[in-house]
Amino acid sequence: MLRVAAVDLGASSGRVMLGLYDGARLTLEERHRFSTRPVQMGNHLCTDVAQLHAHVLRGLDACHQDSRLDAVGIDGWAVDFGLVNDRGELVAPPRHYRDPGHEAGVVRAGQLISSDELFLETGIQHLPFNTIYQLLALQSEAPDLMSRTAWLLLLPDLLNFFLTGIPRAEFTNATTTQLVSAETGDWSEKLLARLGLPRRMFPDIAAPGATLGPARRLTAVGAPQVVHVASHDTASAVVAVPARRQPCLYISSGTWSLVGTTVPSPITSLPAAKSNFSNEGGVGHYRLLKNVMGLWILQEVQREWAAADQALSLAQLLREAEESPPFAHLFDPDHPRFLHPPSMLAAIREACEEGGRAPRERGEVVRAILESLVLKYRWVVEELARITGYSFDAVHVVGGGSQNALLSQWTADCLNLPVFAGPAEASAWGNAVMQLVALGELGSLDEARELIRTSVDIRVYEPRASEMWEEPYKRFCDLVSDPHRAS
Ligand code: ADP
Ligand code: LRH
Repeated sequence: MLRVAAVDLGASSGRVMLGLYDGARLTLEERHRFSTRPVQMGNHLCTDVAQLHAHVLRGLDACHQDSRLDAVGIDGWAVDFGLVNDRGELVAPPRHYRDPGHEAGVVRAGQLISSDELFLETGIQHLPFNTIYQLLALQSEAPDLMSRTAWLLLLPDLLNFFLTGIPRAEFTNATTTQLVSAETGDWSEKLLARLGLPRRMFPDIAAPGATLGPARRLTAVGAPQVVHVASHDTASAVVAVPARRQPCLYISSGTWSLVGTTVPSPITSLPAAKSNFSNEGGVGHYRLLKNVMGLWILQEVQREWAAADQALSLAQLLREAEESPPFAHLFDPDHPRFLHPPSMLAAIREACEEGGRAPRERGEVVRAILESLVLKYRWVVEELARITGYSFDAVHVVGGGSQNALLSQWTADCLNLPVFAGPAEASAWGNAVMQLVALGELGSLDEARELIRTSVDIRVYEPRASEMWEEPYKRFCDLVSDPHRAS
């Protein structure tokens, strides 16, 4: 029996899962779960990496129990990083991507390179918090920071560094920095020089499935091998999409909804640029996808209601949504106002008032969120089909959001495609199977996916009453505020 620990840092919760592989079947058991919510420190929203590291160690201990672990792999949310000096210490608290301070970097980048050139070089969509912008903002705020920095390490790479002492970048997550060349798959020297970012602080890039080194003896677990999984959580989730036919259409549904497909190499055509699609690195493929704001919007309104002593279970909220009138309040969930508003309820109200009437009841609010998300999925899927020339006959929904039956059914209805929902812990599954690849137990991504297919339960939602979504979809298209929207 092989034992692997899959550490998955989602944008709302982190988990450490024990993977047990008997040569035929893989099972995953959750051993530790913790919040990954950012903390306000002074003027900035930061990630508490000391806490994350402590949780990783606690989770590894919980996996260890009496038998030793064979390997450990860490994946996590993209773009965020720590800067460490040559003594291996953080030179500043890592900022969180929802910190509004990165905006200054977007302005600075605009002075140095055009967005078209940037997309052509990297194939990555413009998101105002990409590593490139975070770095440029830091550089203008604290010019001495880079001179004190030995290594820039994205969060999973930083935690790997704490475990092993080895500074190394992993390919899938490195691409999300918007500093990797779409042509070579390595740091773009041209771009770094143009932006005045020191090449020396970017570590060598390893491929997912490579071995990093033994963990230092930080816990009772001893020194299992730390391996490079697809360390971008979405890349790990895409590894776990249990589709028989590739390329397929997937939605990685959690805090974010990542809607996309896979392509053999980056598509940096004009339509892809105009629709602001991303070509993120994957395992033997690129992930052509777009970020949709996702269940973050729902999480935030739930938080607001809980703070006002009006907490209801998600199941109850979904029932109220189902009982509310359809298509009464629509908004574009990707408007920047939803990235980190002081009040999500106020932001929704404001957006709906622009197009008509604001929702008042809880059920109306939840219905507005879910319908708007689903309509945005359709918008993205239509763009995706246009850019790739692919036609899709099903959609795979993975991640925590795949457990939301109402959302899955509406996704099927609006896209007029069957939805295959699951696995819910897709990133952890993708993480675990890549460890088996690294250990030589599985030979290919196809084998890894076959193992997942035989190990997880998938629910199917057939489309119903799809015609009902036609008129609202037309209304919704007029609301889409993406500045890069194709004409
Ligand atoms: P992340 O990895 O970004 O932290 P997850 O993939 O864990 O996010 O997804 C979290 C979301 O999944 C929650 O915000 C919630 O909306 C949804 N979710 C989790 N569990 C359930 C459930 N049992 N039923 C419906 N939705 C769920
Ligand atoms: C999802 C995710 C997504 C990124 C965002 C920062 O957790 O990694 O793919 O765009 O977080």
